[in-house]
Amino acid sequence: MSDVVRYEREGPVAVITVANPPVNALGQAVRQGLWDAADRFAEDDAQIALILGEGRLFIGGADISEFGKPPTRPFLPDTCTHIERSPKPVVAAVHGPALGGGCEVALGAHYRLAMKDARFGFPEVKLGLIPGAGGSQRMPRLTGVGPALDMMPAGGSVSAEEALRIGLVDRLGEGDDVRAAGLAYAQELLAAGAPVRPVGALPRPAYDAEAFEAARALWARKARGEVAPLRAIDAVDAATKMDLDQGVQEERRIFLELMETPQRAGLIHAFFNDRKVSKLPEIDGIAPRDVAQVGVIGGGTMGAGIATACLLSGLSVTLIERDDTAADKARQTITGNLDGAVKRGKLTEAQQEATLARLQTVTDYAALSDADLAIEAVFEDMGVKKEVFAQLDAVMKPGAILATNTSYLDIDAIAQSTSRAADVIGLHFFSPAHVMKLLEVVVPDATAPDVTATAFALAKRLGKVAVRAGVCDGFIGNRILATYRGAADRLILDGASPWEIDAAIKAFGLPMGPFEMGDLAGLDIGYMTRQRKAATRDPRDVVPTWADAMYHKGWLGQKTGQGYYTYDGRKGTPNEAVMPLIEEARGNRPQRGFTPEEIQRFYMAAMVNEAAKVVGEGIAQRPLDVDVTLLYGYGFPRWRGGPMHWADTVGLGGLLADIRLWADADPYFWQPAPLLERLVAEGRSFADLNTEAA
Ligand code: T1G
Repeated sequence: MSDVVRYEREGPVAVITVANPPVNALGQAVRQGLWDAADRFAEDDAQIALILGEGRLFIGGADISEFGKPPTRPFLPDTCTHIERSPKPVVAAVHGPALGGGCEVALGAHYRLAMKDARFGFPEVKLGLIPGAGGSQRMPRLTGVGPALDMMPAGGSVSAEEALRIGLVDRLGEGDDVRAAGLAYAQELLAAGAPVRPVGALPRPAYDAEAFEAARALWARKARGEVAPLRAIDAVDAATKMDLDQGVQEERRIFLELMETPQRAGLIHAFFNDRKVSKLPEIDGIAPRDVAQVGVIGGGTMGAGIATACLLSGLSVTLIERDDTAADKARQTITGNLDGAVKRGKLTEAQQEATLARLQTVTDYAALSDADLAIEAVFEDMGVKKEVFAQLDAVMKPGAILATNTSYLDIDAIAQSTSRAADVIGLHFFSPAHVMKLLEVVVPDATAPDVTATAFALAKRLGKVAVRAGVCDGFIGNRILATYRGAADRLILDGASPWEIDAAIKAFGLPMGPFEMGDLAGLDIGYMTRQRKAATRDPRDVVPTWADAMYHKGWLGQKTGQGYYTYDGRKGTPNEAVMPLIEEARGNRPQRGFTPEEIQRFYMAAMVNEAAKVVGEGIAQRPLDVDVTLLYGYGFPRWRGGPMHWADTVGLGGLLADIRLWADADPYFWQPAPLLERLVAEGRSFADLNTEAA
């Protein structure tokens, strides 16, 4: 017997336990172990088999780290069918997640019991795939096509109760001991003479034209360029037309086709990066400080959002504002944020009330004397920030952490202005702070490792994805944004219109183009940033003078109803009145047309080149940190993995050649990143850097 699948007897019951930590992934050894266990059960005088998962879950799915490599036998669909064809009854008892292949193993059994913490789901589309071991064929035979069409294109999952309701499981287990509950159920089935009951032998699910039409229409819109959701619907469709074996073959054909797509590679790259991004040598094994009481200074949009995020994670918050009116307004904003959570069903009204009970909004810094951590989110001015930190330094207890939410100011300077530089760190949230998942943890030179570790622990508690950043103007995300926005401005000056640039960038997969984004955020923000940088701007840099003219005309975008687009409600129409301002800025510069592909290449090359500088300078630890930042903070399409993964797929050599060509005409903007030049010279990729850093 294999050491990842145990076979033992409990009287007439053959107990088959998958023991492959950390998530009982169905790697080759586990598949072989299950196959052999089914064979042994057939020969054994056991009368019923019980499949369990060891540890905190049943089975987390196929082994994702095997994807992209040649598949090895026994293949998972064959293993599930092998279990299903057992001559004696098989029971699966599920606790915790049964996802993807895990759910398919449970469906290969004849009976299913779910403990109260069980979840059943098919997340495969989140990896660019579809269920590939019979799930799209067996689930609808139990539930009908409706629940399968709800779950599979979305990559969703259901609770134990919901699984029982839709017919995915037969019984809910009592207590917390899945083995005991599973054995009791097996004995009960034996006593009742329960027969083998192959799901695959059930009638084909009825074809529901309306359901398929609705699902296809929904996912044609929601998938935004991803192919797997629509293919999942095709697989469920096959279940209504084919017997099991034929349907499993059709499902496998679609699965293997998707396995070869760049989308599968991009999504799996992103999956593993979500976990690697918080694995940093500097905090490995370092215990975070305890955080229960949080102070937030400033109750504007950001401060109220940060306070909301902290409250929603169970922390107590003391919010400081300059006077009672502002403090009350902050409380109203937070209450409004929580109203949204209630409307979205994330909170009950009673929970909202209890959450607000953990908030105090005051004007006296002395209220922070017991806070474990304070986050300032006041006006972006160094003098104002230093004043706030001086007050925090004076009142907060030793060991408390002082954090700033600044989006570009020098946090080293802020830290050095206090008596406790080792306890100062940057926590750069993205607006709306209680919704956006990205959190840049900006680490000044003097910061203590356990302060950084505490920041990452806080991010996890807030349900955010933390990325470590070094101190520079814009850290990782906004610094790279400034560059690819500059590329868009250069395209304008060379002949492209704002609207064709937006269209090309949306076709690439971002939810909005740069000019739509400017209209949404407010064109005054760009104008203020340009003013702030004017004193230090390189004379060779491009200033979008048309954008300054728009600001002076009061064309600020959605908030004034006119910007690059004119707005009737949320719908924007190209604002042709912008063109004379652009033509004036173009002067007698030679003009040319651009294809969408040329726009995308130019824009992406700028993004990758700046990102390579950010990694080369150590502002980002690895290329994967840039990928995670752009995915979670800037709407970069997840199925492309991130700009660095995209660059590896298109080839760093070609990108560098383009950059060098464009540098002839614009040497200031297109200075090749030294890291990019080095990698190309050495024949290495950004992925190689990620591996070396692991
Ligand atoms: N394969 C390989 N490694 C996995 C894995 C998997 N399926 N799931 C998790 N890991 C690693 C993860 O990278 C991390 O590694 C460690 O396990 C702990 O993960 C044929 C084709 C199960 C809910 O998509 O959702 O089945 O960082 O931190 O928070 O139809 O892991 O420790 O080195 O996430 O307790 C479908 C993906 C696969 C589920 C547990 N299944 N995993 O959450 O732990 S495709 C999934 C999860 C498939 C079949 C198809 C979660 C979890 P490291 P973790 P967690």
